Amino acid sequence: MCVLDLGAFFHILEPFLSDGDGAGSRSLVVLPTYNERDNLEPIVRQVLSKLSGATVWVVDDNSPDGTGEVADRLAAEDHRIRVIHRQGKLGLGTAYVTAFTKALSEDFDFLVQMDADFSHDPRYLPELLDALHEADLVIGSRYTAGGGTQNWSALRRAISRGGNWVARLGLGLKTQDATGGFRAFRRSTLEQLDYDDLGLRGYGFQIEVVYQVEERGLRIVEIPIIFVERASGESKMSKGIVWEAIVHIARRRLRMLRRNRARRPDPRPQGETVLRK
Ligand SMILES: Nc1nc2c(ncn2[C@@H]2O[C@H](COP(=O)(O)OP(=O)(O)OP(=O)(O)O)[C@@H](O)[C@H]2O)c(=O)[nH]1
Ligand SMILES: [Mg+2]
Repeated sequence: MCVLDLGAFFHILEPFLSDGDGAGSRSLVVLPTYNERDNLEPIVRQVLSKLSGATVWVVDDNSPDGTGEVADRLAAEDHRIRVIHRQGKLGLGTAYVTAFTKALSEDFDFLVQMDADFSHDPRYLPELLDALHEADLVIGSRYTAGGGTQNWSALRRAISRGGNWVARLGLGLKTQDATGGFRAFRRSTLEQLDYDDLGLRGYGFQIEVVYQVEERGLRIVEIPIIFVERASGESKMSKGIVWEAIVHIARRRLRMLRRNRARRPDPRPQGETVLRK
């Protein structure tokens, strides 16, 4: 009797059965841009060379340097690239909120957020997505063993370290790099975020996402990355963004205290009569 080896049978058929999408299929990579004209084309090419099956969304805030037009040209040449144009500079965090909520109305399983200035090296992308097998959120981390920063001034290092320290202490976070912006999410994680609390421009956004993910008891894995200072274009980091993060941490902390107080059981013994004066 002929014994049909189903494994071998499907192995032969695999190329015909698979959708042929390539690495990173059903994955979306979001690149927010503001004045990244010289960086955009090479970063998009490198992303797609690492994840040939992925989709790339550029969220451009009407960059004065014409980044939006570069993005439109790239999108016209390659069906994997799309552009979301916003009217003006509305901030990094709200660019991500726009992309996350829009992505949830489509059928992506995984989403990566990264800067378009080469600080986040696309070579880490496969590893980041791979780690999602055992995590709900993967963070490319500068502050885990093997991670680090390159070409950063002492001031930038201090701001970044200090910001993480304040966030971890203020909100009791376990994550080592709570301000890093190179991250991969499962769709289910994005579905659980409370977007009303995410209308922030900078580091505050990254910290609030980590807070919400930890609060929901989801799994975060940190993968070491070397963060390289941008070689081209200008930083959009500002004092305002640092202040926004500090004020946000303080507000969050207050909300945590109030909530804990409200949850605390009534210390009065049951059945006791409380006499009013
Ligand atoms: N759409 C959009 N993108 C932004 C905005 N601000 C910054 N970006 C983009 O977000 C990414 C990170 O911004 P950066 O200016 O590099 O900020 P940073 O990484 O905190 O600062 P540096 O390390 O000094 O460069 C880059 O791709 C920027 O172009 C914004 O208001 N809107
Ligand atoms: Mg940067």
